[in-house]
Amino acid sequence: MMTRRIMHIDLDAFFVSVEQVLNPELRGKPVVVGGKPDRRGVVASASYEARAFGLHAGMPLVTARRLCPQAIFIEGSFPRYRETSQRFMAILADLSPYLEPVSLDEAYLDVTGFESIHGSIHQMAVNIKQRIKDELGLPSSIGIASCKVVAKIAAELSKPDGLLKITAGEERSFLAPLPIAKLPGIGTKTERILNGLGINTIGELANMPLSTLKSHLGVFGEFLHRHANGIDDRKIEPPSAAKSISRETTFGEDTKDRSLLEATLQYRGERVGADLRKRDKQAKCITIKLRYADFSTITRRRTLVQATDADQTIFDTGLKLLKIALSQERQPVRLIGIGVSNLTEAGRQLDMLDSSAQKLEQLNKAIDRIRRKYGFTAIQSGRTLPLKDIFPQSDNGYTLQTPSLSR
Ligand code: DCP
Ligand code: CA
Repeated sequence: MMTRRIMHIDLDAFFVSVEQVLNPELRGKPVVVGGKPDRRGVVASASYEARAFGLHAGMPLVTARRLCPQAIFIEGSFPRYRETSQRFMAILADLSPYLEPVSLDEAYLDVTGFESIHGSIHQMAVNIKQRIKDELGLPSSIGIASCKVVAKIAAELSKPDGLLKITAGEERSFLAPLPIAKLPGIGTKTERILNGLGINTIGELANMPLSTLKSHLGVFGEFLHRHANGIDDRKIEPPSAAKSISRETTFGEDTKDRSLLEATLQYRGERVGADLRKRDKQAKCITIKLRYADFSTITRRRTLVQATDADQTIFDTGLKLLKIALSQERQPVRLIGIGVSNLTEAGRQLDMLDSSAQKLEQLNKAIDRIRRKYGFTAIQSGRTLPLKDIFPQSDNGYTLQTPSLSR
């Protein structure tokens, strides 16, 4: 079989870099996107100058200010990042159809056999970086390897403004000296378990007997063992029609406040419903997701008898699931999310004969029309009103804490 050539392309300090294009005075300075430090919240993106002070994504803004008082703190604008992301993906799609976007600023390209067009894969990567710089003004980093996991780690190590190619056959020796935390999927919990087994580097993980890893980590151990050995046969999967739609919010501060949790769930549920209707889809399955203060994460789902695209049904179902979940767990909540799956084309359902379902459909259509014209928060249900005091607003809705997008 032909050795694959996979590229992982990731924009450097994405949110910050977009702000620096808009305002060149911010270049070369410690800059943080995430909000003003007098507001609760966390760093979404830090410039490399700010990282020199120890700042990183996920750090509370107050801590960031303490470590680096001279940093410039910016609220940021999610719609702008989304638009930039679309232009970034369009450049990549122009170069290869085998494109898999992973997050707003990160994608894999399968470029196996593209030498004939570009001279070499290395040259192709140089060209991609140049186009991203010329057309978007943004710095990027690219890793090239025979599989996804090695390409991703190579891109990460090459940052900022890097390009690192791992020759086929050298995957294991490239990974071996790296700390295990560099392996995607290893969070603090897994790291601790592995450290407890005397494993600190990816090489040590690769050499560990599979049975030992499986007894401690189950199938996940097997997955990590393969990756540590530079073996990863996951394909590049071009985005297909969405199989699910979801929205989630990480709170600046963990919360037990019922009305805040319900308001956020409703707001997020409405965004999901609007998205469903925009795509002319209905969903049969509603899922909520909760991450607690200790980072443990649960999902709860319910399948409906009839597929729906109504905000009210999505939220009511989510609320029932939320109430059950909260009665079982007393910890504060760090993240709340709601999603729908099992999507079908929005056909006229039989129970449309039922006039209450028909009224709901008309109501939601009217709400969508008004929101398209005047912005998402032009219409609000009573329950989401408390969000007004907590999150800044824009035409596009509330500027909620963006969840971690790539981890
Ligand atoms: N992001 C976020 N919250 C996080 C992590 C990231 O909102 N906890 C957002 C802001 C980032 C963007 O996602 O700009 C991309 O995430 P990356 O992890 O790729 O981080 P950066 O692009 O900022 O930096 P890097 O140069 O390390 O890729
Ligand atoms: Ca990035």
